[in-house]
Amino acid sequence: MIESATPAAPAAHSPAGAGAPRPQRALQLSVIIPTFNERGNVAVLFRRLQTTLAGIAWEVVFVDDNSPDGTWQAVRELAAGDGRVRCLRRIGRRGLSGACIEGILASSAPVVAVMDADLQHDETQLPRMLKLIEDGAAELVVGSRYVEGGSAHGLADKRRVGFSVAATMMAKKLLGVAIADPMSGFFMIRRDCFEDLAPSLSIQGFKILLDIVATGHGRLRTVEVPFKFGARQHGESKLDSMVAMDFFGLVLAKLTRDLVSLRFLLFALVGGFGLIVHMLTLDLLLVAGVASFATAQTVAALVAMTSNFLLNNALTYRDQRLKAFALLRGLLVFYIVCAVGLLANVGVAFSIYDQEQNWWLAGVSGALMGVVWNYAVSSLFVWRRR
Ligand SMILES: Nc1nc2c(ncn2[C@@H]2O[C@H](COP(=O)(O)OP(=O)(O)O)[C@@H](O)[C@H]2O)c(=O)[nH]1
Ligand SMILES: [Mg+2]
Repeated sequence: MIESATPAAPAAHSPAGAGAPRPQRALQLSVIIPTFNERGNVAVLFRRLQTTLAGIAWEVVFVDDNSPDGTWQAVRELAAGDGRVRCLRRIGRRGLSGACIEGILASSAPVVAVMDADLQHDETQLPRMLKLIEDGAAELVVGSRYVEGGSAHGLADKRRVGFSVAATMMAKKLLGVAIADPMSGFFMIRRDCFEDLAPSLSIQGFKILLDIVATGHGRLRTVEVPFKFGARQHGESKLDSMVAMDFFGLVLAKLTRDLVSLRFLLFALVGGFGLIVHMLTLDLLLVAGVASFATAQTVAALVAMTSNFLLNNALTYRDQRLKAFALLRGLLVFYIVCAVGLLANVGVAFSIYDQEQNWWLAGVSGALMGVVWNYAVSSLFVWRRR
């Protein structure tokens, strides 16, 4: 069933005439636009929406992660002149999927669309997409580069094209996703369907459509409409080489039903690398003969903890990267967390060894205890969500 896709509410019944506010026309469509450094694009896109959505009751929500170029100010100026425009300015947070989810949940039309701010998505498809949903032909409509009539020419370079094609193939094989372009950032969905799925969606990463489709397990009635992915007009792409990492993280989380997150995996990998750093430092100090074993072991542990901290800050928590004073404070807290983690590690290993007399089982259990502790506690006290 399509919810209130009704056109204008009748004005004839307004009570007692004078002074009574005219009922507003019910919204049909909320357009959600995540932005980061898109100052030069927002006004142009808004004007294009005005033209293409004439005759439709719509609103637009720009979700800006406090862009240094002041995109949110440009949006506020637009909003001052037109009540259909809203700006959600998020401070201390980054992330495309999270921005889209918040924008959708903060809007109110029965149908929502998500599109890029950079004019790469063809907004003239919106009325057609809306009609498909309002007519009951679809619950999800995807603007697709990979169905007949569409094209991905606007992708920045060959590397991005290759990644997009490979990731699409993997998503289909591993997650059983059936649509041609699950990596698209341009889609429209019925609000009730989205709100059902929302609690299971990941706020990390950038592939929100893939997440929606995978989480929906093929239950969403989906139609793809072709569009030509244009070249970016102003500004530059924010999706860096970590895009691939994000993609694998999402696949992993979906395959393990959210048991293993990308963050935890990265944290554990960094921990494994830290062990190598520790052993190398220890070896170096002992061979050079500059320190006793106890001193060398302490220095090696400090070096490994510091490198783990910096790597986690750059990779595992790159969306919440600590800088300046917060970096120093974070490092000190991380030392404490790791020291307690080491006690937990040794404690668990000892008690298992005591009962089972199996050194490798005891060792692995201790190490696992240590990494789970370090991960859980450092996400509480070091890289806290603000
Ligand atoms: N709010 C928010 N928007 C983002 C973030 N990263 C990218 N965007 C926006 O998401 C859209 C897609 O990003 P873009 O860099 O164009 O990706 P590309 O088209 O794949 O190169 C653009 O409108 C960006 O401004 C982010 O961390 N937060
Ligand atoms: Mg783009």
